[in-house]
Amino acid sequence: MTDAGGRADHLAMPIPGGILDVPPDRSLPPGQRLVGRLPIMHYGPVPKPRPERWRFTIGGATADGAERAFDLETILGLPRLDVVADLHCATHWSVLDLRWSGVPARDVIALAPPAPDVEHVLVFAEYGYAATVRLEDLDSGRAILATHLGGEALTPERGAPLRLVIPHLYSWKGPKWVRGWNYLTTPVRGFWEERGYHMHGDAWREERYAYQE
Ligand SMILES: Nc1nc2c(c(=O)[nH]1)N[C@H]1C(S)=C(S)[C@@H](COP(=O)(O)O)O[C@H]1N2
Ligand SMILES: [Mo]
Repeated sequence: MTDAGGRADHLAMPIPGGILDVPPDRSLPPGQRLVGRLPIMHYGPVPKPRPERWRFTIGGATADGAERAFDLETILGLPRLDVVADLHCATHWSVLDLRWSGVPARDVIALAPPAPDVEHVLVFAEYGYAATVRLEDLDSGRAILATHLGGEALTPERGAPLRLVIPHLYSWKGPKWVRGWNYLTTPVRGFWEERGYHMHGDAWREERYAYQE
C-alpha cells in the first residue's frame, strides 16, 4: 500500500473486514476508511504474560531525577476510567466506538511527574517497541492505560496486561504491552517515528509521515 506521494505504508495488509459507509452523524479523520472490526496488528511476537515480574518504569527527565518502578497492583489501584474512542491506524483504516477501561495516563504521570522542560515522552513496550508522544497528549484527560476492551480483560494479543490508548493520535502511538516511559527534554524517535512516521501523529491533522514535520 502506498500513499499519494508513493511512500510505502508500514504494513501492506488488506483492509480488515471490508470498508463500511461512515454513519451520517459521524466523521473520520482525513484519509481514513471505516472498517467493521479490529484486526490484530503489531510488529514481532506476543509477549508471554509474567505478572509477578511485571514493572512499569518511569525514567528520563523526572522532576526529581529519579527513576521509579511500579508493580501492577499499584497501577491497578488508581481510579478507573472508561473511554469510548475510535481507533485510527496510519495504514488508513479506522474502527468506531471501542470502549476501553483502565486508569488515566494523567494519574500515572502524577506518580512520577516530569521536569518542567519536558515536552516529549518515549513510551516503551516489551521487545523494543516504543512510540514518541507529546507530554500534552499523554496528559490529555482521555489518554488511558487500558486493561479492558469492550468490558473484557485484554487478551495477550491485544496488549495485556496494559495498553496505552490516546484517542486523537494514530494507533501506533498506543503501545500494547506497555512497560513504562522516559521523559525527554530532547525528542527521541520511537519505532515507527524512526521508520518515516510523524513525531506528533495527530490523526485529525493527518500527521502521518515524518516528511510533514
Ligand atoms: N507493542 C506494540 N504495540 C502496538 C503495535 C506494535 O507493533 N507493537 N502496533 C500499533 C499499531 S500500528 C496498531 S494499528 C495497533 C493495532 O492494535 P490491534 O492489534 O489491537 O488492532 O497497535 C499498536 N500498538
Ligand atoms: Mo497501525
